[in-house]
Amino acid sequence: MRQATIQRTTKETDISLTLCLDGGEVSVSTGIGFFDHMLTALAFYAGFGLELSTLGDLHVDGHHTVEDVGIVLGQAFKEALGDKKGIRRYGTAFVPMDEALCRTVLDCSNRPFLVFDAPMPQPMIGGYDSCLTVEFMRAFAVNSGITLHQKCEYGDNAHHITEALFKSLGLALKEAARVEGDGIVSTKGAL
Ligand SMILES: [Mn+2]
Repeated sequence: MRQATIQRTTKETDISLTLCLDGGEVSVSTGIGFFDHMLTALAFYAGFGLELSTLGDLHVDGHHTVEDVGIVLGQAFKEALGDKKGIRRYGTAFVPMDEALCRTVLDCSNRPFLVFDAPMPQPMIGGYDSCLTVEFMRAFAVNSGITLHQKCEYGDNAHHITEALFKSLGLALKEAARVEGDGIVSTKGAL
């Protein structure tokens, strides 16, 4: 099984995460309801098993919790992917949600990069700051070694836009992590 378990404790957050790229239970608890909703959707559409519990400094705000979960999920994804032998490597997904349409294009390149173009029309979604999504995506891309491009084509509702971003990330990861052969998909011979 391609899986990884990571425990990370700082003065701001205490995170325990197990990720399995080949499926399993999804159980997420971060203390931020909407963020749990997003991570559950991400894992579901990626076909991942994900067990995550986080105790963050939510008395400050959600920033450390969201960013640090991005860091740990990225580290776990990279570790679980291993030598990337046989994986498809690239993934693309468009996801509509009501009036919103978002796309994710990614490459498990080991060249971390984020291009993010998704303005949020409303600043808050429940207890979740809309501006934290880019922080999560950056932390995930940098720590997983993925080249990640996300764009909101159009949309009026920050809940719909954010959810389409997380779901399209899940679908694109599922495609990219799929084992299709037994070689490394690179003209250099390594990823
Ligand atoms: Mn929703």
